Amino acid sequence: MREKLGFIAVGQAGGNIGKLLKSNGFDVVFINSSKGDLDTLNVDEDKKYHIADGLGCAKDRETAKEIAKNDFNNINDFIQKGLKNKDLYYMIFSSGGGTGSGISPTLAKIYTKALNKDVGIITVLPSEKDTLQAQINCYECLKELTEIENLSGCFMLDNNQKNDIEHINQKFVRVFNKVFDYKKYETTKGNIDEAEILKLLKTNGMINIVTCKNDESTKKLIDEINNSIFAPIEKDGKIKYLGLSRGINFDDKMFKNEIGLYLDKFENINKEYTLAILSGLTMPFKRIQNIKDKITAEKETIINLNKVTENKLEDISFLDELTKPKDTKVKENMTADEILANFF
Ligand SMILES: Nc1nc2c(ncn2[C@@H]2O[C@H](COP(=O)(O)OP(=O)(O)OP(=O)(O)O)[C@@H](O)[C@H]2O)c(=O)[nH]1
Ligand SMILES: [Mg+2]
Repeated sequence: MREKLGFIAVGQAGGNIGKLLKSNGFDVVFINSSKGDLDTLNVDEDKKYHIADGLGCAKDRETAKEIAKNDFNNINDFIQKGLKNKDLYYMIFSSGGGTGSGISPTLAKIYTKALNKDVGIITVLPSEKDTLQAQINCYECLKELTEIENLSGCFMLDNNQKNDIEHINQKFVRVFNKVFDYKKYETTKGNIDEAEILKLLKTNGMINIVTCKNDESTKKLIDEINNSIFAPIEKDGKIKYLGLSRGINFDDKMFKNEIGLYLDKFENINKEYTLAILSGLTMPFKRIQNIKDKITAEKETIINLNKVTENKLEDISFLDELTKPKDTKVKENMTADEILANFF
């Protein structure tokens, strides 16, 4: 089933996560405005695309949009050539940077709306310690994303949840990878099939995946959901679909009380671990509101820092008077010799 998914990794964070997915057998293409960043990726040249005129975007989403717009046909050709016959595309990018944050929502919109593809999102939210610019980029990017109708599931890796971004990348790829092991656990007691996996992945809203060991409990699974690498879930008690590859003795009542209700559950029995896929979750509006509050609290600073400052120095007028040459008529087009003669 892996071959049905195609990943479009944009920018540095996209590249880092994309390369881990690639080493796990997924089809990934890499796009960046920075040639240097692309060069650090140890993947085949035909899987990398450097946007024409791109010199990196230094967290400037508008620059990213501009260069991507001018080079859209080539970007699109590259993606279509690199990812053929896919059932589901994923855009992978950080919302806090320039390149990935600027380009990815528009590409996602074009693929869903104009080219009729299913597009899921794997994005990164900046930590609270990250810069104001990263918070602004993130908010603007999420605003664009949430305005796109019919997006598939959106994974929101949250740099605020853990200090180590590499750990977040690895943990995400590890749990995502497990989703495709479902065939190993087919039994007469329960199956999850491909259509159900696709339904879980394609359902609009936020999607989280968590895992626990089989000698642990529903309580531990709930703790994992509440302390995951993903943006905190809204406490509105709503999950649309639950995928459960179950090893623990699952306490449905406790789960519904503490996490939420679901319309349907796709379940199998797993002898090695427990994996829960929560799909169709409400977007993490509380977390997004915190970002907005942080930006709003710095409103004056942001306005001041964006004001164009006149950086030229004024003349000191009396000095000017002192150094003015005594009424020497300056002839135009003087030779160097004539000028020298005037000075000495
Ligand atoms: N989780 C995670 N976060 C990352 C990673 N790389 C960068 N970030 C975060 O993403 C934001 C910066 O985004 P980048 O992906 O570097 O930006 P970009 O898309 O390359 O855009 P430019 O500004 O043009 O370089 C910061 O908030 C970083 O902390 C990564 O590999 N994993
Ligand atoms: Mg970059």
